Amino acid sequence: MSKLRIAIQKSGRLSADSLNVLSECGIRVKNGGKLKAEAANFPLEALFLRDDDIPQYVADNVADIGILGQNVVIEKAKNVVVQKTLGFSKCRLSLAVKREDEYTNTSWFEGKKIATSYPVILSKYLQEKGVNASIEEISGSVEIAPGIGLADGVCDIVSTGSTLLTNGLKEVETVMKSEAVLVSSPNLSTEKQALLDQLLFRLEAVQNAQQNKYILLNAPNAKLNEISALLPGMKSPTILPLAQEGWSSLHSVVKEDEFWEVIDQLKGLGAQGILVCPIEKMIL
Ligand code: PRT
Ligand code: ZN
Repeated sequence: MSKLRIAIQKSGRLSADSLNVLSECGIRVKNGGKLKAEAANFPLEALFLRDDDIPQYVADNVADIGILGQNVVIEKAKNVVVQKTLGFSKCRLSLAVKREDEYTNTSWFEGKKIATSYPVILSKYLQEKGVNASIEEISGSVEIAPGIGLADGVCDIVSTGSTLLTNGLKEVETVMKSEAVLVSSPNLSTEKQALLDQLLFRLEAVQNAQQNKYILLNAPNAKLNEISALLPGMKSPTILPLAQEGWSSLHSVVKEDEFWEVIDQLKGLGAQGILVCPIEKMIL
């Protein structure tokens, strides 16, 4: 039987969350420091690689799928298909200049030198903005470049912004936003595509569950219709009689942010004893 081969970052910011995504889909893989590992309970084999190598491996069909940041997917520009955004490793690729520089707009970079590990994304951005700047490609510690006179500005990944701050830089433009994604090779065999579809189905169930909450409340019978209209749930709410005459228990599913929007209306309609619980998996 064929196995789905997934490329995962060996050690870095994406590693733990990548394994966690699989684990939430019921697929257990151990990263024991080896290059390869097999899942115990799904036809899947993991390859542990540097994130920069993942697009090439997937494009060349050495791996069928992979998990990596959108920033690397776009920078490497290989033939891979983005199947799903995964919601972790959120960051942005930004331009930054020295704190004391009087920055105006992107034209400030005209004729300047920018240090980056993302020359492809940066040159496309500069072209779109009609700015001529020279790009100094460096592979690490980009943030020290202005301080040592290697460049006037940087284009680097920012998360909290503290690295820029401690290096005397200020963020001036967002070039792109990024998060982790699941990519696949564009030409999978029918068998492998079927395995990928199973994995995507599980991911969907996990993501739906994360965005929704199970809600239980007690409601006076006279207000059940109005309360049900506020909490339509997946099809319609479940309503069970309480032992106390004239009252019912209503169970439904609600998006977390929508819950906060309707809470006052629920209370206004006489709802009591409202419980909001996490959902483990949700299949629509
Ligand atoms: O060894 P390998 O090549 O596999 O790993 P790597 O060192 O290239 O990548 P890694 O593990 O650092 O990051 C992997 C991915 O995580 C990136 O491609 C991004 O998609 C995402 N990500 C999320 C980040 C950050 N947040 C992040 N903060 N990648 C890097 N950083 C660095 C950034 O380069 C800068 O040095 O953290 C610093 C900025 O952080 P703040 O919080 O100070 O702003
Ligand atoms: Zn890397």
